[in-house]
Amino acid sequence: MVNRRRFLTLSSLSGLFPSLAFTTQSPPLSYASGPLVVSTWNQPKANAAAEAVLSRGGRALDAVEAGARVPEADPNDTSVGYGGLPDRDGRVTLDACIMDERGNCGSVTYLEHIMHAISVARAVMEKTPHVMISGEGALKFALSQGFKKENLLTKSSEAAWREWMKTAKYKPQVNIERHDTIGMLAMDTKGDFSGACTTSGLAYKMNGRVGDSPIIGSGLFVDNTIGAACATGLGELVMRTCGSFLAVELMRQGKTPQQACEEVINRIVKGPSIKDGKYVDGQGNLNDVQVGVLAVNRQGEIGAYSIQTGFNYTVSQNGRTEVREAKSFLSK
Ligand code: SD4
Repeated sequence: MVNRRRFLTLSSLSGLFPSLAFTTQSPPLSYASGPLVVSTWNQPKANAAAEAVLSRGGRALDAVEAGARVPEADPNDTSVGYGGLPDRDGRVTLDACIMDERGNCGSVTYLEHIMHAISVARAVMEKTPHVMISGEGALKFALSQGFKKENLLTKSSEAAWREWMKTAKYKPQVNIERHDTIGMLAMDTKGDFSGACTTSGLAYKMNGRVGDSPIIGSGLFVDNTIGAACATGLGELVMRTCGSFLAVELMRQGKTPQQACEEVINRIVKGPSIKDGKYVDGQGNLNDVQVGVLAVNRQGEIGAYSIQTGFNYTVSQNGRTEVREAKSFLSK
């Protein structure tokens, strides 16, 4: 995983992008300067797929779906779709959600055997009276919509699980190198926003565990009048603060996306379940954890912040793509 990312240091970035936003070298990001795509982690291929839709004048909704499908199909991305690391029972269970500029949304949780969970979430949004469908029902629905049933456990993810099984020691610790859940936000040529979030969740989670990624308001939130936000990292912490909804609400109150993301992380780290920057789990264990939040407002300003160093995100506009390192609450 780590070799899929281009880690840029803050110092190398600071000269180029003084406030983690385009400044003098580039026009300010706004819908007037063209469509925009941002996504969690190092996702240039996903952004390229989304940008291709936007550059044809397509909808942000189509763009984020196209973008999210890229890591879902990538067997080397062990946090999303095909090749995602399984739960402790060896089952690959997917969580995903999608939201458009009108506040329409769809979600699937605990979906097995279907590679493109994001497209199933979109089908829930567009073809059912519901927002969220889970487990067997989600699989049944997907099959009824013509999605193909397949084995999502690759040889290497199975081998990794078997290796883990030798000790089967689960710490709800999120090793930041094991992340690649994609949260993607896009603004199209009309200035409309949509967002998508898709993941296989935490590796070796308990069977049945669902994280923040498919929860509208936690892993993703879009309000076309304000902007959009998404989150990655330990879902248990994101859900407690409704992280993405909170970021959008803070922007509504006048905070910049950067200030909003920082406030969300500050709330998490100041919460009762965090001590000295570590997560105190239900068994009283202290765990190193990571949460990253990414937000964009209608002016096209971008914010990103995380608990630990190492959270990066990918920004694409006008055919230019950059991977940027987020600022973080803890520094090494
Ligand atoms: C989860 N938020 O299931 C997801 C995990 C994640 O990169 O973001 N991984 O809790």
